[in-house]
Amino acid sequence: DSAGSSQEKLVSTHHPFTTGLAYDNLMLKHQCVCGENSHHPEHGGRLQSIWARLHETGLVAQCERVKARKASFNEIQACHSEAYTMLFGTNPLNRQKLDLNKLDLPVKNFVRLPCGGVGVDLDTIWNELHTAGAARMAAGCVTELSLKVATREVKNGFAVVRPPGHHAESQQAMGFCFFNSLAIAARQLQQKLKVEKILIVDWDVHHGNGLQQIFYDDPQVLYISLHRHDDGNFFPGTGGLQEVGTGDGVGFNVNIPWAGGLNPPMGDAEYIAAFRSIVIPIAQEFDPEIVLVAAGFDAAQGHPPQLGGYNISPACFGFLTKQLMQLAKGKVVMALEGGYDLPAICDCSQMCVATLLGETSCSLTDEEIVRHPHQVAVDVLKRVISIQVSHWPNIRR
Ligand code: 6DK
Ligand code: ZN
Repeated sequence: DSAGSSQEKLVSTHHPFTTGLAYDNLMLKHQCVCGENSHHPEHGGRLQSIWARLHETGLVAQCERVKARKASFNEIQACHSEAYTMLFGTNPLNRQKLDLNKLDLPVKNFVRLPCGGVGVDLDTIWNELHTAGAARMAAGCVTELSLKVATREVKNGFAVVRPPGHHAESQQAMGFCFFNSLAIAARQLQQKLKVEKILIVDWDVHHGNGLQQIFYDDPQVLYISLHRHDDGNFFPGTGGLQEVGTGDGVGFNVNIPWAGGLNPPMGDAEYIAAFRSIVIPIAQEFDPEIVLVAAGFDAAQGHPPQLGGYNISPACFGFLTKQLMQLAKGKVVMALEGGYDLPAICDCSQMCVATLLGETSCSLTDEEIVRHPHQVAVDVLKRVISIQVSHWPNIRR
């Protein structure tokens, strides 16, 4: 009968309402022309190992794969200048059609790296043939996933993407980043879906100077970053306490800049305390329609001092994910940023995706739950509170 068959049709064509995943192996092609990964911690093996782990653990099968696509030039230009977009968004084949001399290029000089490759600086390797496609794919994947979460086609989402984006400013590639994927996604949420309040939480161990710059005067995008700062002595050096936004955006930029180097390194108790005392109270007061996470895992245990040196456990990342899922009716989109220790980033990604799917059992160790945050961390949190309390009265205790 017709009722039965239309029911069947519904069942067979309708996707389950679940976590969205975005990934495409085009992003593996961004690699140094020296052909060697050892000098370059941000390599394709990161994505391959995370994607393999999500497969092996059955998580991919429980999620819905969201269409992977490159960001359009128009989408990119909502955050980056036209000349910058063309410089890093086209490969030489297309570029011949452009008159490069007509463009006022922000970067004219690439550097020859000691390894024999080419970069925009010593960190940020550039592949003339493949960087453009990979960077556009990363931005497009994060954008597509964010739109699908905002329109409730998927419950929440995780984007396994590279190159990373949070350091990319409107006219500056740096710190392994070319296009600011999360910023591009946020602008599309504003322009295409009229989303009025977007929270971006950045827990990569490095400050997201690009995200801060792009939204510095925008009161509709609240940027909150936790990062190793050491009074400006840790890359990229920005992200101090006093950087609170400008113009209408004053109060909509919140930095939690850890200090004190690695004596002792920050761990779960410090991040949990920061969430409890600052991130969650401010987020609740802001009341976002969607939460985007710059989900770098380089604060995880297993990273050498130069690339983080902190001790966050995979379970803690799951716990932080669960906290964010209490906001914005659960609309949380996570995009990979940094993270260089392969076992650690696999463990952390697995924990976050499992938590997004609704798994409740993330086993933080009792020691970390009961441990008091280190005094250096408490001092940082107190200073952040004293600066932000005029913008967010909710954090007064
Ligand atoms: N360079 C990031 O994790 C990028 O925030 C971090 C960029 C750090 C640049 C300085 C640095 C090295 C270190 C070791 C070896 C080579 C280069 F953007 C993200 F990927 F998310 O530590
Ligand atoms: Zn980082």
